[in-house]
Amino acid sequence: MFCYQCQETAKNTGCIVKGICGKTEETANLQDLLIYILKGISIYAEKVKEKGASDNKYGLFIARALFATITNANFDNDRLITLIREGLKLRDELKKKCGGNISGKLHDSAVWFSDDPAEFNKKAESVGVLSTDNEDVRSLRELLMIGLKGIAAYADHAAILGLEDEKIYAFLMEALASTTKDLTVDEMVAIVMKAGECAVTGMALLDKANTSAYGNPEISNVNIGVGTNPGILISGHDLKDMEELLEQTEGTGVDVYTHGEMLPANSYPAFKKYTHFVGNYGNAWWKQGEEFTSFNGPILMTTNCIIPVKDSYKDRIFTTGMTGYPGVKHIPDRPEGSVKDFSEIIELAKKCNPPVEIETGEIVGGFAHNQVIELADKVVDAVKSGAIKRFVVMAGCDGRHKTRSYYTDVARELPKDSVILTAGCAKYRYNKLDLGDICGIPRLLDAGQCNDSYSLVVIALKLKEVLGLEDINDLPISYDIAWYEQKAVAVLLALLFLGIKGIRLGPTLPAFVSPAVLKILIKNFNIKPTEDVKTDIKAMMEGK
Ligand code: SF4
Ligand code: SF3
Repeated sequence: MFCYQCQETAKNTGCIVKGICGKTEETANLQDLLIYILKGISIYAEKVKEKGASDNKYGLFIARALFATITNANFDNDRLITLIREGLKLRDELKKKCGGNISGKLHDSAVWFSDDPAEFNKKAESVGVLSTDNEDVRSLRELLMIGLKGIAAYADHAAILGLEDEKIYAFLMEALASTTKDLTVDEMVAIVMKAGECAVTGMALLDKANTSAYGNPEISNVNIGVGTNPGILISGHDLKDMEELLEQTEGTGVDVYTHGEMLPANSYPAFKKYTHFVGNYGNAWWKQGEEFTSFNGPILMTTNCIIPVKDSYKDRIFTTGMTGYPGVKHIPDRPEGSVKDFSEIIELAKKCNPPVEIETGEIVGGFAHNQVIELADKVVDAVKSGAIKRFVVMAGCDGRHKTRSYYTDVARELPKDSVILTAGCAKYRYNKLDLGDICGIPRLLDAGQCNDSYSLVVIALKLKEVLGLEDINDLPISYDIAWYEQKAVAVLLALLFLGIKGIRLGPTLPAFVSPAVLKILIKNFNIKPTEDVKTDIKAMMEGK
């Protein structure tokens, strides 16, 4: 196996024996084979489209399958094999539609499963990341692939809520197909930038899907303590699952709590109305081992990040959507026109003890674009009067590495006339600190999930307009982004596409960026690695 798609990759070069995330060699190889099939589908789909026919079912399948390969999403080989089989069917369907006579190594070689692990591994190796010899070509192809995975996840979420955009699907296919072609560096860079544009479109689509279904997030105090009833803990990013779980648990005597990236659900009007929605339990994904144990009740994982399941809760954790874990019960997709059936989880919850309290108090959320723009006058006054000197965007992911205390220290030590804008699970490094406010504006504004980084872009563009600035880089905003998995890469590409320069990226630079590609990123965007806390704060406050 070879995988270097996340920030915790072994030795910051690549996982080659087993994933640090727990992914086995077989799972990694199945994911490589699945991506290979997606490339085949894309090549045929492009040809079929040339003939004037297109169908969203191919694009949606690609989005869902890519989502299944995101870090900490799906460790279940059986489900990956099912996806590969479905993919082969779709590929053959398209092949038939275009006459079936496209030549090339991707099409002519049959993809198969062998009972012989050596054969199987050889097959996966021949199509995996390292099958591209040239380090820089590989780097650009993988930067694209990894960004595509993030875009795909957001497209799937939007589709679940009924919004699809043919252009996103077309781009996923164009980009996947491009990785099989001999392109120049400039052509590859151009398509990576197009991925940034597509990431903006995808996040905007998901924002529209979320807010039209559940209302605009509003400033909310979120309880982090516990009640006395048994509870269900829901994690991940899928708000449709949140909706259906809240509906089905109402009046059952079972409470609902969020974990990790589901925290922002506490700020949506459609969810806040439920009295049995108690608040948020725990922290970011990597703390789930201990926090799921002390929660006592069932846990529903709607998307990434699920980590290797501990015995202490293996009988009460469930996956759904594109997540999967061997031996863990999977709640099937909703039948057309109907809802998912969470009754088994609810019945189990009734037999469980209430959660053990691990924290008390409240955190404040709900600062998505609509809410912040309502405060625009106040914010602009504070900027003009000099009460707010700088905004620091600290969106992204959290992770296990000790060095991530950097983000806690930055938040704590930033001067009191600065405001932090955040989104994604990176916030758990500082969202329980008492950072105070500036003229009634909290110094930490949490826009929501990682996809709600879109809100931060809308806020920045609004500020640019109100302050009458020419260039987005003239705003008093610095970017100190924490990345872990592929959605954060999609967000990063979106920021680059919008022309944002001087982004700090940490806690380490991606292993999939080769020295030559890094040079391109530095030259075009002045991307830089995080340094020590004091140096970075000083530079950011000076606008550097
Ligand atoms: Fe390694 Fe990350 Fe890939 Fe898991 S997802 S195998 S930790 S690089
Ligand atoms: Fe976190 Fe997994 Fe990325 Fe949506 S839950 S931000 S890491």
